[in-house]
Amino acid sequence: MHPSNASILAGDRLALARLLTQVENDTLTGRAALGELFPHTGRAHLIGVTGAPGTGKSSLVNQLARHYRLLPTPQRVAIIAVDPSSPFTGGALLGDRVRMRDLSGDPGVFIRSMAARSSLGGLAAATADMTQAFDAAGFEVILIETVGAGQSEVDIARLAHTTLVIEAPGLGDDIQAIKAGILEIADILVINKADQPGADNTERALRSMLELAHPMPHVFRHHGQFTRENLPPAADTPLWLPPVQRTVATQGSGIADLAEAIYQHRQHLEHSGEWRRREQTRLESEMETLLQETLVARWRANLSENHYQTTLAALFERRISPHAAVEQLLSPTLYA
Ligand SMILES: Nc1nc2c(ncn2[C@@H]2O[C@H](COP(=O)(O)OP(=O)(O)OP(=O)(O)O)[C@@H](O)[C@H]2O)c(=O)[nH]1
Ligand SMILES: [Mg+2]
Repeated sequence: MHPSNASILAGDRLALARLLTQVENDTLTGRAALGELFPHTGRAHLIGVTGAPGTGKSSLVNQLARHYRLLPTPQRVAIIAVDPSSPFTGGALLGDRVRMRDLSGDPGVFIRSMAARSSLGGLAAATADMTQAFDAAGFEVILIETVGAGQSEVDIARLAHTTLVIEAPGLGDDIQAIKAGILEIADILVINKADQPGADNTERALRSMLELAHPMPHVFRHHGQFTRENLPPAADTPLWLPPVQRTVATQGSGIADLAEAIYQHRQHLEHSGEWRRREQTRLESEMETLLQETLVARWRANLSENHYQTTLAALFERRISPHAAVEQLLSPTLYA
């Protein structure tokens, strides 16, 4: 094993920080390192925290991290703040640094932010790689903060074992806009800023939306966006109905109950076999994606540019259909 990977396994923060940079830039060195570390992954609990801007996600993540650090058996906690909106996380991150100040200096906590890259698919993939690095380095809990309800949040939620969707009163009236999409990814709903007026209304609205959103078939498909999504669960598989938790992140209230709900969800995943099933579908889909990319790249490398351009021109002139174009490209010997 490469010495720096051995250092990461042994808990060396500097070696880990270097790997995270390699991983974020998707370098060959980073890939090689992750390859070597992969057998040491698969233990961490990945917890996604998502919701509209300003609902208190970073404050909650901070409180949860503190909670895990103060357990009788302290858990090592990694925090990944994903900011898909801008290539520079400077501003947001500065705020987060302030809110997470009390965690800094604790060697059992590692905070890392990740800015948007060229594609959103790339963002989810880079986040996945980063969680692998933390997982190998022995972090038992990995908290992933994302803003909003876009495709990248949904992709990142698929990565997480447990997804928290954070709401806050007041934003509440446009709760309809929140919305089915994000409710679908929620394993636990959190009403943060429960000290603010309107928490009761928010909770009522959420609960009625949950009832609408969770007729049986929906629960079955929960999170299961992959190839085997429509397999019905075994008859004795218990269902998970997302609980609604209230918190005041600025005061630390409701955090222990929230952590308990997270623990219950983990128990549910393990006992129902869902934990293993999710890991397997995720790994399979990751491999499939790589397989397709690799095959296409290899094939393109052997294709004559001339042949490609001729086919493209025929397509543009509507002499051949896209289907026929693909056939033609796949039989280069006929036209070489
Ligand atoms: N009253 C009250 N304010 C809170 C609570 N939690 C967070 N805040 C405040 O809400 C503001 C936003 O908190 P953040 O934790 O940065 O929220 P966020 O969701 O991470 O924000 P973005 O990352 O910018 O989307 C800060 O001023 C917090 O101090 C709460 O429970 N009650
Ligand atoms: Mg934040």
